[in-house]
Amino acid sequence: MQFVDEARFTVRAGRGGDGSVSFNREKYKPRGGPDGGRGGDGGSVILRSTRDLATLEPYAHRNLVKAERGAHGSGNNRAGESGEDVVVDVPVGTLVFDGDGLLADLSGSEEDFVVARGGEGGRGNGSFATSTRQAPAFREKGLPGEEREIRLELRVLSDVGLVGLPNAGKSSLLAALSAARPKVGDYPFTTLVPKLGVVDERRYREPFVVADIPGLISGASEGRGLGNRFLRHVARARLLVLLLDASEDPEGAEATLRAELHAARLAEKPIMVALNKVDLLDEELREYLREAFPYASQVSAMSGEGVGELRDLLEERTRNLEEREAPTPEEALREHRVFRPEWKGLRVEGENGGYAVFGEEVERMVMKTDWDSPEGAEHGWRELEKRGVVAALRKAGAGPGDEVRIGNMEFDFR
Ligand SMILES: Nc1nc2c(ncn2[C@@H]2O[C@H](COP(=O)(O)OP(=O)(O)OP(=O)(O)O)[C@@H](O)[C@H]2O)c(=O)[nH]1
Ligand SMILES: [Mg+2]
Repeated sequence: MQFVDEARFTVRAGRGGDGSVSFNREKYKPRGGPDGGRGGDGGSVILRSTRDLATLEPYAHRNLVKAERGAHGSGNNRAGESGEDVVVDVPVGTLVFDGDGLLADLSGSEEDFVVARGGEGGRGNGSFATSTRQAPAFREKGLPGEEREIRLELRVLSDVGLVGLPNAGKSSLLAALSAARPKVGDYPFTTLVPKLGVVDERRYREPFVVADIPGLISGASEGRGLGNRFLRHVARARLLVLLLDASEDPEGAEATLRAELHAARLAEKPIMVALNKVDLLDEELREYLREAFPYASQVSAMSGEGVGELRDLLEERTRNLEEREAPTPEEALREHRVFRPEWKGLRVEGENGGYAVFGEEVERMVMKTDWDSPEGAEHGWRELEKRGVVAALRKAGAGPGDEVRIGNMEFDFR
C-alpha cells in the first residue's frame, strides 16, 4: 500500500425516516386510535482509529462517504428501521479537520469519532394523541443527516524523530537501532515517506518508536526538495535527533536543519545531536568534533560503533520527557473553538425586510414539522407559540403577512 498522509472527502449521514400517520383498523370500529409509528434514525458516519492501517491510501480517491437513511414508520406503531452507521477505519495518528479547524485527534487505538451524525427519525401520529386530540392526523418528518467536507491528516506517532540532510544516514541508523529495514541508498532522497521502527531491548522498561523521515534541504520550508511537509510526522515526537554526516560539513548541516526546524516552529522541541559516519574519520578529526560538538553522540550506523550507547541515551531521554506531545497550542485553540457547545438560545433578526429566527431547538422543530398538512402546520404554530418564538417575533416588530424564515422554511407571519 502506498503511503498517503492526506485525504479529503465529504461525509453525509443518513436522513431520519418520517413518522407515519395511521389509524388502527379493527373490525366493527370505523376509526380506531392513531397508531402511526416513528421513523428510524439515519445512520451516522463514524471514524475509527486502528493500528491495522498505516496510511490514508484507501481514501485517496474517495469523494463521498455516506450512511443509510432511516426507514419511515408505519401503522400498528411500527417504527422504521434505523439506517446503518458507516465506520471508516483510519490509522492511529489521524487528525480530522473541517473548514473551521481541528475536529478530532485520533491518537489512540480504537477511538471513535462521529463525524456526521444521522438525522433523528420523526414521531408518528401515535405519539400526538391527547385527551383533547384523540385522532391527530399529523406526524413529524425525519431530520436531515449532517454533512460536511473533511480533511484527514495522518501524523505517524513516534517518540524519537530523526531529522537530517539527505544521505546523512537516517535510514541506516533506524536499521541499526531497530528491527526495521528501511531502504538505504548512496544517493539523496532514498526515503520518500516516513518509516517507523520500534526499539525494544529486554532491559528497557518500555519500547520506544523512532521515525525516519525524508531528508531536509535548505529552503525545505519554502517547498524545496521534498519540502518540510514530512516534518509534521515528527512534530509530536518527544525528542528530535539531528543526525549529521560527520564527514561532510556537520556545522553547516546543523545550521541548515535548525533553520528549517525554526521555520516549521519546531525549534523549541527537545533536540539531541548525533554525528554519523565516524568510521570515515581519523582520530584527529574525531577529537576535533568532540570539541566542536561536545554534547553530540558519535556513531557509525554502518559499523555499529556508538549505536548501543545512543540507544540507551534515547531510552533515558524519552523516559524522562513528558508524554508524547498534545497538539500544538495553535491547534488546541482551534479545537476549543470547534468544540463549542451547540448554541441553544433564540434570536430574531431583521432580514431582507422580513425576519429570521435562529436557535438550534427551534430550527429542529421547524424541520420536523409537517407544514404541508393543515393539522401539522397548526401543531407547528402552537409549538412556536409555546417556545416563545411568536412573542419574540412580535417584540421585534413582526406583523401579519411579514415574511419569516426559520432554517430553510419560509412562511408568512400571522
Ligand atoms: N561509511 C558510512 N556510511 C554510512 C553510514 N551510515 C550511512 N551510510 C551510507 O550513507 C548513504 C546514505 O544512507 P541512508 O541511510 O540512505 O541515508 P538517509 O539519511 O536515510 O538518506 P535519505 O533517505 O536519502 O535522506 C548510504 O550509502 C549508506 O550506506 C556510516 O555510519 N558510515
Ligand atoms: Mg533515508
